[in-house]
Amino acid sequence: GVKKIKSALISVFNKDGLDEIVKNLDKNGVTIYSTGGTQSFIEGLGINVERVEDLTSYPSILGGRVKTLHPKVFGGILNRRGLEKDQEQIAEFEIPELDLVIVDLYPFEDTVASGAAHQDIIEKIDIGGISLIRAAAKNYEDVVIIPSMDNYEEFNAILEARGAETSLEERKSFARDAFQVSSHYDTHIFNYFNQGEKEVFKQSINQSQVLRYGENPHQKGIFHGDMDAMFDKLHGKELSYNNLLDVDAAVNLMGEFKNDAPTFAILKHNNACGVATRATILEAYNDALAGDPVSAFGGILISNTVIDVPTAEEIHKLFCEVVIAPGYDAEALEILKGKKNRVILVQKDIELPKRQFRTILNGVLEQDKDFITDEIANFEARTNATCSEQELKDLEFANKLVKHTKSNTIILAKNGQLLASGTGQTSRVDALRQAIHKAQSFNFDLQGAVMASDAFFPFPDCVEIADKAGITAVIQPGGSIKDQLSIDYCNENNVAMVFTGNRHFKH
Ligand code: 93A
Repeated sequence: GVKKIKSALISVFNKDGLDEIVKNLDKNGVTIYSTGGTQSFIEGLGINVERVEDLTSYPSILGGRVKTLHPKVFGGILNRRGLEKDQEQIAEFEIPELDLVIVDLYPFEDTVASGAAHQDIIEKIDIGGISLIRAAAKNYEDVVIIPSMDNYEEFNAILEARGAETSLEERKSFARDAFQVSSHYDTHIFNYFNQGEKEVFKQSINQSQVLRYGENPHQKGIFHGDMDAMFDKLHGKELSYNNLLDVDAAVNLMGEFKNDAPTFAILKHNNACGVATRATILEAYNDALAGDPVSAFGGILISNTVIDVPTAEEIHKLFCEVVIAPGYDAEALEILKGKKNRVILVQKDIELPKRQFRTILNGVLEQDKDFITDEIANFEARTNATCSEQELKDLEFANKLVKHTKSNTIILAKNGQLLASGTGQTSRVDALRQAIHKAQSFNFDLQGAVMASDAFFPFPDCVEIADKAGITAVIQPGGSIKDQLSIDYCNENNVAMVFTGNRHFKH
């Protein structure tokens, strides 16, 4: 297991700390080969060094892109000292044995972080150095790999204690570090090429903000993200952990209505309790509030339209935590500022990251966000009864809401207004019953209302209960083996039903 180092190849970008190692190697009579800059540095210390160019009989070419990539170099590292065939070839091609490789890679990560131009970043993708590291680590039985400056201290200690001898265990440990270095290095390159979404996300989570507390006062909380990139905060107290969750839910929900007529939504505990699309934002607000004026107390409000004075006057009557809009008329803003703690946000026209992460167990789950917005043109009619134009619009509206409400969920809507929802129930029937009960408790007439479901109906019970409550049109993904039972019920009872093919669970 113990091997003596007789020759070394050193190619380091950052020369810091190299002097001590080189002196220790020189003391032990190790022959040192080096690339251009490293060679000058070592010569500067008054220590003999062989040029890699003399070894390969090639100069460094292509602006340094090819310096060490040569069979004489890689043969010197990769030959198996105990294998006769390898040793015959080493002799035949006059390849020198290289027992130690020291590399400090081109600083790819730092170059990206410095904001350098793309072409400069590309040039910092180390090819030769990373190959040297991998080759030497692969042949750790015979070769020592020092893959980064982080290993200098440990290596110096070995050199000082025992001369140029290493144990197999030490070489294997350096090899492990080497593959950590190479995998991290390639991960950074991957991340750079995989920019866009991931990069946006990474940049924003560089920022952190300590919150008053987490979900409850005894829990500490931090937001890793950049609110300023998304919002201009015009007024109010600091957003809490729960406010942030609601703001997230509100922004994602309103994203569905970005290009629609004036739409207003009120959220509580991350679910919409009132939403309406109307000709004016004042009407939209009033009908969103009418959806559930009880839940709206302390809610999060979001508008897809600039808030005008009449709307601000109405909002001002409500106790609400946060108001989000693309803008406010000057006088409307003054009205809303009338409550000290009310947070007023202007949402900037910025897209959110398209990936989602959440912690579970000892890891993190990652997924695409649910991008699919089902459009009327893609609804598949499944029943004899067909939908009126208004019903189609309402189905589309309800289906947008279903996507942003906790599963299991049922949305009941009519004339561009959320009448009631069943949220976060363990059974779909319960979600429907909750929605019907809630709608009736606010005296909504469900006759002619529509129903949206986030997932298929496993049995025909939901369409039956809905029909008996007055619902005339249904939207759902379809896909149950018992779809036909629900379709049959609708056909027998003159209910229209369309399938989207897209489930919209939200857990
Ligand atoms: O452009 S490279 O990928 N091509 C190579 O063949 C090569 N060999 C070593 N870069 C290469 N290196 C890198 O050069 C090393 O990883 C080290 O970072 C740097 C050392 O160059 P110098 O000794 O000229 O300062």
